[in-house]
Amino acid sequence: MLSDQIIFVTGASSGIGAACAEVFSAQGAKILLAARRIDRLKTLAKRLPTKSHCVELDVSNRKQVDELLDSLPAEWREIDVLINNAGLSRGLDKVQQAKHQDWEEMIDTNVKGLLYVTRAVVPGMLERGRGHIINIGSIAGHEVYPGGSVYCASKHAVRALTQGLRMDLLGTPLRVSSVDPGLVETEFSLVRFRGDAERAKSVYKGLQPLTPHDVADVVLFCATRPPHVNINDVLLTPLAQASAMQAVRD
Ligand code: NDP
Ligand code: 8X3
Repeated sequence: MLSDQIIFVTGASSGIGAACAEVFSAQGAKILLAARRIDRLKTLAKRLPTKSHCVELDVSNRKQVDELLDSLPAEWREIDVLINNAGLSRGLDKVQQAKHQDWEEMIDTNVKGLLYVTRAVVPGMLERGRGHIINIGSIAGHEVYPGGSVYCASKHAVRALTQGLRMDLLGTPLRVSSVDPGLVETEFSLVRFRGDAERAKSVYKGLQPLTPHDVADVVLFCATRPPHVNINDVLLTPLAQASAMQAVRD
């Protein structure tokens, strides 16, 4: 079934996006990989067992996103599953102290970038009468934690956009899902703390976090239900995490 499909993964150069590429490719799907770090995508593509195509894309650049489909080779334009994964956090600062640039980066990527890509891809899905949009949200879209107000706001927005898109597409064959993880060990915290590896490591210290593949397996589950089944939202955490603010550590 997946062997006939094209899966478009944004933010495929690392973490959850790279794991989604691997998991879907292992099931026979063709993978369209996008991120800003094209070298990383090419390295990943070499180890995928199925056909893949790499595109250098900044999802927050509307012009780049709008031109994306036309710039693709014809055989890569008919996307079946869009995994809106590209995203990031910057800092853990109080609103009164935070940098405007950090807010702009999070909102431009996590909210506007996701919207631009969705707007570019969905019309073709509607024309073809098939498609699935899977947004990577977060536990931060369900809860707020200190210092996380803008990142959490961006993920609350993703949750609203998932629900709204499902309403907009009601009555069509297109499906819309959201996969919302808690703590996953990726480069996420390294990016949040701008390369401070020690601080990043401490986020996952003393507990067993989710792996990117744990999340990718859930994304795959959503994408492989029968066509009449829509998984709306899956919230998954490590066993050691009960809420955004509560985890047990050794
Ligand atoms: P990583 O930092 O490992 O991966 C983030 C990916 O997003 C990279 O491939 C990066 O690629 C890409 N990306 C960032 N900005 C852009 C952009 N402007 N244009 C295109 N691609 C971009 O983190 P994760 O894998 O953890 O994050 C993936 C998603 O999962 C994010 O949406 C994040 O919010 C979400 N999430 C993460 C959790 C966690 O605990 N790790 C928990 C819940 C949700 P590049 O830099 O090459 O462009
Ligand atoms: C990432 C998970 O809890 O660090 O979305 O915000 S959290």
